[in-house]
Amino acid sequence: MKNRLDSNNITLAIQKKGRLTQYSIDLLEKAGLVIDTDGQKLYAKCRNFPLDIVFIRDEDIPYLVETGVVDIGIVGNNVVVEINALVDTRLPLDFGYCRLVIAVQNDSSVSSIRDLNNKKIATSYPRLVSQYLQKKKISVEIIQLNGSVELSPALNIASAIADLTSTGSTLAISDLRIIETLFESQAVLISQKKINNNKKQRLIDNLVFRFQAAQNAQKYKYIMMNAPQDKLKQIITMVPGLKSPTVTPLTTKGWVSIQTAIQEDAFWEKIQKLKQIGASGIIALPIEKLIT
Ligand code: PRT
Repeated sequence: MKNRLDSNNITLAIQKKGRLTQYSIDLLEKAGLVIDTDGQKLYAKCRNFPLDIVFIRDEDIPYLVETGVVDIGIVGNNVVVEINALVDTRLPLDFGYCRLVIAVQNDSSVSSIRDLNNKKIATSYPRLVSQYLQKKKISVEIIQLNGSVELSPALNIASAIADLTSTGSTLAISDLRIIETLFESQAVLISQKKINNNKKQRLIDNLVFRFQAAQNAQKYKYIMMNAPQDKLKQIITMVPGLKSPTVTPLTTKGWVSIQTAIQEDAFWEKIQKLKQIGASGIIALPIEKLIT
């Protein structure tokens, strides 16, 4: 693989086809990287950064990063931990959220993991499951399956399953209920533990910085509003911005214009309160990059 790649560039592995693929490409674009890809999604080159991209199966990415075949990878943290990969986790990426849960059939007499002692549990995550249950001093027989884990109780393969879930609909359709959450996961950026090449290390740090700026930008909106001057103190307490808002006097006496950043998750709640206080002409804009 290395032969087809530029050795002066850093190489990033992302999932070839699956839940993380589009999010990973979107993240690169939000970080300002322009990607030229082949039609088959095997290799891609970045036009404005010394970066090559290879498209790989999710479960193979940690090994390729650990062994230095690629320099960095975007992968579910569940895979990194299950494989026990010796890599550095550089950044949680705020997508690919899921949790590894133990579930049993709705009509099962099992109500907690204690009831699973000496029973069988089917999973694609044997390491995570056995470590968790050992800590709780529960002894189970693990049946390792690579897919369709949710069918195992109905097929009498196991009394319970441990599988990833995000919306919960697969469990519901399979008549299963959750009795325990073992692990919360999201996609992460990983890098090789020891990078002996200073230039590559700098490029990786630079990329992490860009990803962080793109992530921060998504968490905030930029707002501009007009408000009565006597409400300024109250407004600043409510929307302090990154340090403090920019305040400019308006030609209308007793009024000011305020510019500030506001956290996306509190956006509507705060906008409503600002209106109640007397703010008007409120304009909200997306932020493209945010360097804090
Ligand atoms: O690339 P490769 O083919 O090797 O990997 P893969 O088959 O595991 O790919 P994919 O795309 O299914 O998963 C890639 C990564 O996405 C996982 O390693 C997780 O980090 C993350 N992720 C997030 C999930 C889910 N959500 C998820 N819901 N991975 C799998 N699922 C499966 C789960 O196993 C179950 O079958 O989706 C089903 C349940 O989903 P809900 O929405 O019905 O609860």
